[in-house]
Amino acid sequence: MSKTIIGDALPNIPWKARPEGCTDVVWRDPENPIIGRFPFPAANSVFNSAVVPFKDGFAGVFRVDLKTRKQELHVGFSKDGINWDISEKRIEFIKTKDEIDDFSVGYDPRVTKIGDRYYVAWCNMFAVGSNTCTIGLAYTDDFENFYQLENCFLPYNRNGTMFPEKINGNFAMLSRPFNDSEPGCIFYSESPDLNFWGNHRHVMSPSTYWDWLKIGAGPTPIKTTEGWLLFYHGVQKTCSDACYSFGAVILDLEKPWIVKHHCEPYLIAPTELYEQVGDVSMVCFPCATLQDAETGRISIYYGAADTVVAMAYTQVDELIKYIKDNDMIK
Ligand code: BMA
Repeated sequence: MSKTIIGDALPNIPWKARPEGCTDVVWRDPENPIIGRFPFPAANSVFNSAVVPFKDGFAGVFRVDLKTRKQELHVGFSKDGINWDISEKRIEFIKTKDEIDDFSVGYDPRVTKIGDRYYVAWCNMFAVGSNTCTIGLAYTDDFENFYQLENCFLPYNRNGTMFPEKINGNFAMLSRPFNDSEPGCIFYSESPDLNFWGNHRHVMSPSTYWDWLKIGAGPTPIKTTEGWLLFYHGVQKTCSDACYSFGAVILDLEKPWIVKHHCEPYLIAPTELYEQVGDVSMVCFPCATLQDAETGRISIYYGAADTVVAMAYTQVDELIKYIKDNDMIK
């Protein structure tokens, strides 16, 4: 029994024990990929997607790229977190103001439960027909009706991930502004009303070998007795192209812009065929976790090669020990 995760028990968490002989602190599901690339006939691929516990099972918002190559968000439901029924129709957002742009293209969703409400943050094309992405935001209570709020920031921004509770009385989000000369550091922002955002603070810059080009927050941070456990992706530019891996940091509970521990090695890098070969090769991109506060089990959903969804597992106490044993912050 572990009391390290501060949160709910999740006895039905999808889970596979560490395979015999494996010494890694995070290990893959031997059945990977758990979601294949064609969830329905019009789909080209499903990856970089977010799930949460919902009713007696799980619900999710999935990045589905269609055979037109249009990037859309689709709802899915599952009894066990592994076998998913993904809707063939994209989410039709209900705009909370007429002035909010019609949805055109959206990708890489994160879903965060705050109180009784679920919030979806995603990379949203700001103006229809343009290529100016920023963080789109919507909420749902039932995974049927999704109410779209104002975009959170100006372009260019991606990888918006909300904290699961208010910090200092405000909603809080990590995001990754970028431009050509500054491809990406993680920042923290707060909002009293999910409309106006401020108190922007720098959290971290690319700082290891495997993440030196750019980084971005991954799943909703997990509250633990040691701080907020954040998985993040990092990109290494290589001779052939880019390599997306993921690692972890622990952020201060009260001041989450302070990095307390920073694990130097990556946790998962593209070493399996389904991570190395696909529409975009060499990509492991986490967007969601499930966790059981009772056992400390964590299940990580990650997109593989921009094509399929894969799953990895870890145990919180072992992971925190590993992060501290390999801490870049001395
Ligand atoms: C990023 C995003 C992700 C994608 C990754 C690798 O810029 O577009 O959706 O997984 O590139 O292609």
